[in-house]
Amino acid sequence: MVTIEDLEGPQKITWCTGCGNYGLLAALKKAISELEFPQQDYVLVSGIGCSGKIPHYINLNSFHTLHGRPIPVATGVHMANKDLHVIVHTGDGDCLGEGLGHFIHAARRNVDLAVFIHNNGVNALTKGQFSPAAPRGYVSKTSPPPPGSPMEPVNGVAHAIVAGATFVARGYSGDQKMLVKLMKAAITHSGFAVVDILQPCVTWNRKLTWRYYNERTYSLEEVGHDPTDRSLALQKAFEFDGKIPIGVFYRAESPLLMDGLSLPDVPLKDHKTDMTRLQELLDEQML
Ligand SMILES: Cc1ncc(C[n+]2csc(CCOP(=O)(O)OP(=O)(O)O)c2C)c(N)n1
Ligand code: SF4
Ligand SMILES: [Mg+2]
Repeated sequence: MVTIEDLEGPQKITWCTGCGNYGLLAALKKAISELEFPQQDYVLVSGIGCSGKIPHYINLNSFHTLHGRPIPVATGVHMANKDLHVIVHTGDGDCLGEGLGHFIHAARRNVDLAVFIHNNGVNALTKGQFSPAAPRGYVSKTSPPPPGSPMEPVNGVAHAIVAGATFVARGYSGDQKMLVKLMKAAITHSGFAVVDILQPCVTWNRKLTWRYYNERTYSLEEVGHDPTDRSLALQKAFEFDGKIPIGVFYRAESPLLMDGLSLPDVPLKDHKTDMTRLQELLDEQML
């Protein structure tokens, strides 16, 4: 069994005091310590952003890749060894901006990944520009008043449901108990699992604060939401202003990408390259 101490990360944490990322890291460690998988079976993949630093703060195999690209890298890791638990940590800018195409296609393919979106409504690392998830009217240096952000935000939960993700949830960094439960469910889910996590950025975002979320969030489970009803899940995904639902929106079973590919039984990582055959193929090409 993995303990919280085993997961102690190698580097000093540089997130700002009070940042929602701390709650997210704590929940991830707790989720992993409560699951029964060995430590070496996890791989974290992150993009660039404050969110992207998380692999430095936890003792797991990891790949800190380019901004917008953690999902394709994670897909590659999974394809090479489908026995690993591959977890993507991505910012709202990373996932719903530059990486949105990857997000939608990975959902459509039902790649067996758990994707945790650190959703703070800003591009925090680059100093607080409004992100694709910022609400209409959100004021920042790059969306000055009036009118602030002049467009509707990308709705990650709705996009995931429409694109074909088979587990779609929203968590909140301030509700540890629920977040741990959602992370465990996403990691053990067979298929493309998304948890959009409300993560206050205390340095740049003066609207989406701890208080804002504490006053608005409510549990879908407590109001008897049926996560097998896709239309209802989509309807709930558009409820955001007055009250904000958190919990599992949608859950389904569907064939995995790997089921539809005629790959050999052994994982790609264990493949032996037949050098003689390879040379023959190269020679054929030269003719
Ligand atoms: C390919 C590429 N595009 C843009 C950038 C600049 N950049 C770095 S982090 C970032 C935004 C980060 O925002 P988000 O993904 O929301 O993460 P956060 O810092 O808020 O956790 C951008 C635009 C980059 N490093 N690489
Ligand atoms: S800038 Fe925002 S998201 Fe980044 S560490 Fe500070 S509070 Fe957290
Ligand atoms: Mg962000």
